Amino acid sequence: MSEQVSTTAVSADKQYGADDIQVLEGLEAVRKRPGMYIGDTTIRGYHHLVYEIADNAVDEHLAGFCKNIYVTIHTDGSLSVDDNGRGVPVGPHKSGKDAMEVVYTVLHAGGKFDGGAYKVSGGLHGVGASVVNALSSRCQAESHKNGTHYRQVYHKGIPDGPVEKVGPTTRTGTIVTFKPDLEIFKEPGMAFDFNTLSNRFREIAFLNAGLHICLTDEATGKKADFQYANGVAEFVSFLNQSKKAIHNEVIYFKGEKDQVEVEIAMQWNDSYSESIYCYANNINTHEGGTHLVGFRGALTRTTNSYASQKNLLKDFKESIEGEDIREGLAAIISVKVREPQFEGQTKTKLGNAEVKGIVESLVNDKLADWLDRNPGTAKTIVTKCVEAARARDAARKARDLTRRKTALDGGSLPGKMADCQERDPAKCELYLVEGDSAGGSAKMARDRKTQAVLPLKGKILNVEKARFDKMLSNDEIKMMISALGTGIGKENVSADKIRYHKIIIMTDADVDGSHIRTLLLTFFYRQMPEVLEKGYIYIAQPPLYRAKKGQSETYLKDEAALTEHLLKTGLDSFEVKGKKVETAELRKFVLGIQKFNSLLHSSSRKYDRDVLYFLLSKVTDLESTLKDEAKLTKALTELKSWIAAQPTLGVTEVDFTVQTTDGKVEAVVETTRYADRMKTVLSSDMINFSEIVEIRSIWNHMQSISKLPMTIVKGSEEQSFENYNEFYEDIMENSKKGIYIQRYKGLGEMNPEQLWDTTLNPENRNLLKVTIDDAVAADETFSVLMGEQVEPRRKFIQDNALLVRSLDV
Ligand code: 0RA
Repeated sequence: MSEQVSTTAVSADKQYGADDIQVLEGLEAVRKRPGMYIGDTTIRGYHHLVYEIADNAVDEHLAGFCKNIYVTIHTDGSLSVDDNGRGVPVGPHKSGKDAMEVVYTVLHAGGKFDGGAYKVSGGLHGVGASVVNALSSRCQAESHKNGTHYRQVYHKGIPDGPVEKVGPTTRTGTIVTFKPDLEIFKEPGMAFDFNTLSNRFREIAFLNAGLHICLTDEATGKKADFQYANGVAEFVSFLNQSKKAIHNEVIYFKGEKDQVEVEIAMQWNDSYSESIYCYANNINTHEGGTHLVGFRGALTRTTNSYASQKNLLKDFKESIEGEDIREGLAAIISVKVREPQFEGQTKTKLGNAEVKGIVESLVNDKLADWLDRNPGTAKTIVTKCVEAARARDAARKARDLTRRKTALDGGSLPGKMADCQERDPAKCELYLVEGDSAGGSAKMARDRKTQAVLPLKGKILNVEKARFDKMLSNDEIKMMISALGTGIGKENVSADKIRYHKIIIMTDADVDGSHIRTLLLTFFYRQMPEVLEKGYIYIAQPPLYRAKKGQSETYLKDEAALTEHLLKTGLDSFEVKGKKVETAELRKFVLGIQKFNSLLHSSSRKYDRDVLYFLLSKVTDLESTLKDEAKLTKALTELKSWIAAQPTLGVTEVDFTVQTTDGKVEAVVETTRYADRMKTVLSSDMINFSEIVEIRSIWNHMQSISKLPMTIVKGSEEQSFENYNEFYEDIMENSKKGIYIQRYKGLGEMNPEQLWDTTLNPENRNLLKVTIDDAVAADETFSVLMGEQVEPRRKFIQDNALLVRSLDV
């Protein structure tokens, strides 16, 4: 059916030319050192692949040709990005290959096709589609252009064959579908995270006014649509959504000079924190750079000159400083530059010198103009700045006072704190422990040489709602500050003076515990961001379960670990009628059943689970059945009676139609469960869908252990199971016998020895490092959790059971 594009008539016996060898070497280099191209191969690098592909579509939008981007997480672990741009180029390229093949196999080839095209995005690493292709077990590129649908498929970056013409088409655009290679992304549990992707695509949509991005997760049916006609202005409203803005209108301006495009949006709220995010070519420049410097300078200058011109400073003698003006300011600075220079430790600092002056003069002009035109709002803003300056003055006095006091005390540490003996910060750890009783146990249990313990009583002050000066009068905070030795205040912290390189938050696994943890994290995030950025903050993970069998004890961190443990210890060998199955094989079998169930579940949006189960278990020759209308009709008729015979399945109605078009058989099965109707589409293609391939292979493995019904011999008795799940339930029940399982509700239930074993001992303990990758999401999280508005907080807590998860990406 598919026909080869004539210009790339390379046949199976094609000769390798110098170009091919270069391509192969290039792909190999990427696979050998993926970190050099995408940063790392953790879950972050894994998501980075998506951004690389999506950036090409965003570029097509910036070039003026693409309105919609559809991103879909598929059930088989692949993801596709579908844009309605002009379609990736196809046809002969000077290298002799097809242009499409060049884009997806030659390093740094992307975007070099139409000469002066406006290419500004290109991801943090900006490495292009070929890198994603090289790191994917399978990748498929499709281009719809000139009325033709073209396609090329690759494995680990190597084309399966030439670009094919699939058939005619009426649309235009590009679809890239890829599945990251798990040989590269080796950590367990790699999967696309809806929230992570959703945050990034929301951000991209904010930064590119008008662009529509739709994200769908096929497994869960979750969908997110982003489109903002007012771009960055709406971004600022979003930043302020859980705060109280002090003026209604978002201040917005844009300008362009020397091919540098600048967009700025800003609005003050009544909080005390600053939320300024700056972007260069859609990339969050965490480390700032020339655009931020230009913005800050102009903001300070313009506001001061307006204030004195209008006589708003009155009796305030000092000048208002930048930080006073930025208190409570939410702002987005977005620049688009042709040749961005990214500098700094994480390459997120904009270096282009020319940008500073451009941003500065734009803000000087337009902000002054805006203030002149809005005198009422201008007064509100300046009054707030003056207030902040006064508070800063008071805080400085208070801080001097605390400094002097600690000096008088001889720098002694709080009485409740048990310090460690070691003085080298790299070796020192500070445990912040919830409650005096757990704190007491921790003091007894710890390694005195390197571990310090500070018990925190009750809840520390909510720093999101309190200004600096008030915060310093809080006992718990004071204790922590003097213990850490860094000083306090966003601009005044010296993280290099810190006395511990691990600050470990240890709270109970309950609602209060997570509240206290959130309060502490907010404190560090707002007041010592550098300490967080350096990666000094950790979260202890005390175990949730203790399993005891005879003399041996095991601590288990969560539900999944408990199941895993039960499987390991509780399973013995057993005998299927006629053959003995050894422990290792049995374990594999039981895990197989588990996996089979989870695959059925994750495919259940696309395939009714009972229809799928029937096809796998009752249809003997699925390949030929799916290709033959008569056979398929017969099988589906059997499905109807199979379902009718089992009312417990909950399926009240089954209907189907089978049709053959152009020699291709397709069936639609409609199932009704109570009020839910769903359609399952069956065709001969499905045999090759990877979720079907995987589930069939597990099914075959289970069949090789025992066919159904399975009969188990237990001594002189026999027990029969109709399906594998019954057997699974039975064996899990048995595996708990003789095992005592304790569920810990709080740290207080552990004695010092247990606390040492599970949570303090560096050999055994499980620490989560807190990192903030997504600053906007983190800011939002803290504002929602700690701010004044009740409704967003209630919703957030409902949606995100564990805050730590969202921080620890
Ligand atoms: C260069 C030129 C043309 C299209 C593209 C790049 C393009 C690339 C990608 C990658 C993903 N989506 C894309 N959309 C467009 C147009 C060449 C022509 O005019 O035929």
